[in-house]
Amino acid sequence: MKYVEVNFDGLVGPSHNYAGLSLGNIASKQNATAVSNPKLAALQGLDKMQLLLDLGLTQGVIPPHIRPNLAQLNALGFNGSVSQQLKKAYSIAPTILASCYSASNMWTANAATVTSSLDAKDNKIHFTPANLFSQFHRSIESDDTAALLQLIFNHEKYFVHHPHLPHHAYFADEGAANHTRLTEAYDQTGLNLFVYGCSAQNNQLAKPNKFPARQTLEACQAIARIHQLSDDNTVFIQQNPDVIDQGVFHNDVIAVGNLNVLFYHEQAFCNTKQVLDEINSKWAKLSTKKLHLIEVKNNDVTLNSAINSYLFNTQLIQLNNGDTAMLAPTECQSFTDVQYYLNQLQKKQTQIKQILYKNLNQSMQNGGGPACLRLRVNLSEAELSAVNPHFLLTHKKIDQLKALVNEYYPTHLNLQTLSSFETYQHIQQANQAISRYFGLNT
Ligand code: SUG
Repeated sequence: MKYVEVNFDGLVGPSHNYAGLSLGNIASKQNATAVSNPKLAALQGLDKMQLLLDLGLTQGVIPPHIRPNLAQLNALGFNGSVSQQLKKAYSIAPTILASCYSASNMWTANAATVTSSLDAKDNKIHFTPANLFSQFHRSIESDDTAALLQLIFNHEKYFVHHPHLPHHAYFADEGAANHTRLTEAYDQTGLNLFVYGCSAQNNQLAKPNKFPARQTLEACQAIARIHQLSDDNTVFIQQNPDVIDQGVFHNDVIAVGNLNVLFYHEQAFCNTKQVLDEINSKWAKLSTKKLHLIEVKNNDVTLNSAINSYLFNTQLIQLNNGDTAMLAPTECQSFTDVQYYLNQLQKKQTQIKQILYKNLNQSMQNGGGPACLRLRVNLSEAELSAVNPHFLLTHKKIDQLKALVNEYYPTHLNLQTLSSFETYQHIQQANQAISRYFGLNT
């Protein structure tokens, strides 16, 4: 049976803004006071989805959560009329206001961990929404994400939905951003790489000093168990704590894999040799095909360039002719070492045959590149036909969504404008238009 990998991109929400909320995410900090343009952000995201459709791939979409999250403001003691809630929160705790307004669910790589039915003992696709425990503004995404995933993948025969892991530091989990599946072909069993930043229990393992490790080993192990993966098709890898301290807050900022290609920076992991040995030996049991490990040396691309260009947050996609293409953010063209590396890569006979660039700078300024904006799901023809078609895109739907964004989305937001009732009303109209479009209850 034919299998495809479908990217489900987050539609950027109308409250997209910059507030410096994510500790350890350099771009978020640097742009803390910048003015955002939600309309442009959403159009850039839709352009990326359109490019994949143009390439003949199946493309999905996940709608934004309703923001501001007034229930959360209420729960934190900011009550009264909406106008009063906004004003009180802005004057007493602006960061809480920004958090409740954050459009962060656009980065669907953090929505959940999803594993293939080809890898699970029960032959089902498993979903565990990420608890996003480490950052307050993200931790309030899990329940809405769970509801959306259940709506999109609503068929007991094929899809199993688990609750998020317990909301505790022990099980801090950031979803697919720290999970990579390697396989010889989409219709074959895969090797699931789980990357963690620290262990909650084992103090012998190094930890970052400056910034939080947002994924624990214990969370990775729990997900592998819950998703019924076997030892043979699972590898747990510790991320290098030094790179976390330099701004690599998720593994997908320093490594990306697809099919039989793993593209990573030499400083990405702890005990790299051991990690590669385990990957190679488990791969050998799964496949006779060559596994391509493309390691980028610090001499070729510095860690600083990698973090600022998001070279490793590129999307590796299989084109219909079987070639692999890399979808990179345009920032990669601004760093001399990165650009030189990519030019050389294209000349060499590697698996990556083509590089495509997309401008996603509105999302990039919050630390979200092409790969952050998508959740990958490996689907057989039968599984794909069980996906709720409202969330699978066509060119016509992209045009409709662009029209909706153009009509309803604001073009300038910062924390001060978010505190005004007029802005709230503007964003509410956009929320309602989106909900109507996707047939969601508000
Ligand atoms: O969780 N930025 C997000 C970016 C997520 C990127 N995702 C992946 N790497 N997969 C984060 O740090 C910034 C919000 C702000 O500062 O307003 C933010 O949440």
